[in-house]
Amino acid sequence: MQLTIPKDFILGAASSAWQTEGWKGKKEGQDSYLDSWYKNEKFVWHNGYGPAVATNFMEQYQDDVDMMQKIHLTHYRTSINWSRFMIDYEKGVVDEDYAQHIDDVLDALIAAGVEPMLCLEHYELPTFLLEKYDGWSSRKVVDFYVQYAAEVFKRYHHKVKYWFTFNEPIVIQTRCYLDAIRWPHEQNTNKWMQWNYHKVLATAKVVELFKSKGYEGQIGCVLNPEMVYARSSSPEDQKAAEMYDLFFNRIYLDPLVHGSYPEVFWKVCKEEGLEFTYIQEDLDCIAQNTVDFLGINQYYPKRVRAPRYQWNNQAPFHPEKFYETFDLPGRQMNNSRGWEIYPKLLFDMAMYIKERYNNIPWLITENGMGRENEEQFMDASGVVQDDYRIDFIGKHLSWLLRAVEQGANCKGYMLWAFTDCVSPMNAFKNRYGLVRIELNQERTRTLKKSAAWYQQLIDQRILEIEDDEAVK
Ligand code: BGP
Repeated sequence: MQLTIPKDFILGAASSAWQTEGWKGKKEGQDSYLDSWYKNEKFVWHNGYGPAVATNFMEQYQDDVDMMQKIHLTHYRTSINWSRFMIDYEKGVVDEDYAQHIDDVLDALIAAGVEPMLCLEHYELPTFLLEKYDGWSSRKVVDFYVQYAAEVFKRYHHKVKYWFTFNEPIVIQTRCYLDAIRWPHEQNTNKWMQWNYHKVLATAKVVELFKSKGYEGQIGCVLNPEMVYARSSSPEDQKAAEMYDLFFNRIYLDPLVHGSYPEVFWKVCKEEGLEFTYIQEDLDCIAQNTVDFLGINQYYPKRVRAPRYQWNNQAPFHPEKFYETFDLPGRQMNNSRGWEIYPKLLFDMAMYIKERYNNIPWLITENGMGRENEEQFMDASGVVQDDYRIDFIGKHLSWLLRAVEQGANCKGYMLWAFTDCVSPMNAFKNRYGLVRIELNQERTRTLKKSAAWYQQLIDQRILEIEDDEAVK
């Protein structure tokens, strides 16, 4: 079966600053939360790899850009490393060396015919702000972030037309303060709420700033809403799915797209004694400054059922009070990552956005397949024969294209990732790239089979897909 990819539908690839850059040229006091976590708990990072060298993008970005050009890539998303961009937050001093590096990367991309898309924060919260202000617990950090955004827009607005305030803003505090499974392991649900709220407010304030300056281009946010599937149609399982959706999806989607939190959110906060500090003026700002578009990262479906056990009210509140994760028997798995593979996810997510979020323009900003021990698939010439990745992308993209045919306002598909890169904790265990990175000193790069396949897709704009059950 053949599917035609609309002419203006973006086919790109993504990455982030901290997962590629490495620490070359980093100055004292420029650690991010990820750097500090790595320094504090190196032992939890697979084989000890982490952000220190990463893919050495700081020095080797031109090699990557050359490869993008070689495969005719048209769009590339990455982030600016907030923790490296500023030297002094209180005085608003920029690190001119790092700022020049961003200019150089943007110039190289543009010269190669690759449109840059930039995210202001992909987990790169400066450690200084974490230590001195308790990170996003403080309103002051919202101000620092807006000041940083103003400086970034001023310098690069003529080179970049697609901006994102955050990548997956819910993630750090969920892992650190809600689940307490990551450094600094502090369970504190109200802090989780406060961080979420301040990131929503920070997005609204940055949207306001962007508009007030009249910059050309669009500003959005990359979210990772999870497509929630209830185990059954029973009211109990349905309620579990609704609550999951409320706490992990609507908590960002509603204020960012509709301009307000849903009534049910305030009601549940009251019932559960969840508290965070806000003022009416902020809620007005959120109402007036919704995003132009969304980036949506999608990897796996979330399946839930009603909880089987009574919640212990002495325990700190966790949304798990209302749901239990459900593993569908017989599901297809990516065993390297431990994530279910369910390509129809992209169609369902597209319909969810169409129906519940006014069909706002959006694009898949991440989707892809991390695979362990990829060297086993190398042919004699050293090219990784990653047919499983080609299959994964093809099936997911086919569902997305079907959604577009049915009126979804999806503008594109960006693969995670352009090159193999560092993951939080999993480091280089699971490889995601179209480009393989050897972990030698040179960080040698080679195109995988999927890169040639992606190039053909970009050139011909035809997706050939087996006519199997998954796409019927
Ligand atoms: C997303 C992040 C990316 C990337 C990806 C793959 O949630 O935005 O930064 O890491 O997940 O996941 P992982 O690296 O955990 O395998």
